Amino acid sequence: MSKLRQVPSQEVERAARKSLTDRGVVLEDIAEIVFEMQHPYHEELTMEDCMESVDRVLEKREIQHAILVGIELDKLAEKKMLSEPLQTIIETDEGLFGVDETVALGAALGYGSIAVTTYGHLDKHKIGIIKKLDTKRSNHVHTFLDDIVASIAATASSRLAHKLRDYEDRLSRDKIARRDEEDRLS
Ligand SMILES: [Ca+2]
Repeated sequence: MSKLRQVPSQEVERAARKSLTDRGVVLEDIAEIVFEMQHPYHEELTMEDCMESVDRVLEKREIQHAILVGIELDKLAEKKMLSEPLQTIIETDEGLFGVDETVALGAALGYGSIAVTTYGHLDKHKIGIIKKLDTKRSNHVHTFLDDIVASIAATASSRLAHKLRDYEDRLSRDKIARRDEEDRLS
């Protein structure tokens, strides 16, 4: 049996980032949501902190895989390339279809309860780019993308909240870096 090629992680990360930008979602859009979520708790928070957090979250494999799966299905539905009845279900963003949310929430789970509650909040209140994506426009399918963006924003918010707390507690730089690294690998 021939050994299947293993995809290098850099290739996966590059593809995930590219598919987001190709679908019109830039890092700033997601960072804005993170800012709105975390600013009430941390007055000194800057957009730069939020951008950095989103960027780090995009290094996570679970997130990259969710991005790739979700966006692929949106794109195939747009091109009418799925089999029925899935084609219609995804194309029309059918109300009882919940796999988009399950995939997105699953990717956020690794970041703990703040990620999960923030995801729930974003799913309900759809702010910023999530609202834009959720508003149906002719021949664009964003059934998965809105939830994926919410998942990235929720994970980045949670990561930021924990990191800011570490700073407040004056943990050493080494320790903060190590904890961050562990989170990233999970
Ligand atoms: Ca959705």
